[in-house]
Amino acid sequence: MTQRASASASPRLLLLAPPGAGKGTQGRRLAELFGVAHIATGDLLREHVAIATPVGREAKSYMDAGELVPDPLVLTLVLDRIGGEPPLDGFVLDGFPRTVAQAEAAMRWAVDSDRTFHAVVSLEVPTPELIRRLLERGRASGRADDNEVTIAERLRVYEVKTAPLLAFYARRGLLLEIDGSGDPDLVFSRISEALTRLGVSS
Ligand code: B4P
Repeated sequence: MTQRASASASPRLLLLAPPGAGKGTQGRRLAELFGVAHIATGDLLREHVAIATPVGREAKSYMDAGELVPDPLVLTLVLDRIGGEPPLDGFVLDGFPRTVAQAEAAMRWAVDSDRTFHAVVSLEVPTPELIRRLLERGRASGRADDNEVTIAERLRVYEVKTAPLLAFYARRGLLLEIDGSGDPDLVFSRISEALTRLGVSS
């Protein structure tokens, strides 16, 4: 079953990749290229944690442990951001969905609001390189969940809860598998070329 939307001036893209694969890095660039919103659930959650909102207070313990924040909380955050009258036309969703329940809710939203997705970009990077990048970021930024123990748990959670979404989107004809290793500029050109082949270009 193919649920890809036809090419549009404001693409709706999802980024699906393990921690450290470059979702944030490439998500920001894609949003800039297409002039659409970059919505990163990790960033939204960290903003809530930083100012200790009720959402942030609930999310913090899950994030510190490398676990996923409960689906209802994440869904409310994302749907508030892309919903509205009218719903957002174009966006890059970075780090969402991360569970089958989130993917099903996102698909229902897309159909109901006539905003079906153009593509799901998956970034593939060998695990040792993921760990190296995250440890390096942890050293440079002090980000609380970029430590050895939490990284191992985030990678485990990704395999169990998020990796099954690759098949979910492949079945719907939406998945673009991209080699995420090498320089960020090179990865970005791989993604842009794959999107252009699909008819999604700026
Ligand atoms: P995220 O903020 O999404 O954390 P992440 O998976 O580590 O990805 P991030 O985008 O930060 O890193 P990236 O790969 O770009 O989530 C954090 C937590 O929030 C989750 O553990 C979870 O608790 C919660 N959460 C978020 N979304 C959720 C959801 N939908 N449901 C439930 N819970 C949710 O980059 C990593 C590093 O690699 C960077 O330093 C970058 O500079 C570097 N890098 C990138 N590309 C590179 C390249 N090509 N070469 C070398 N280095 C590169």
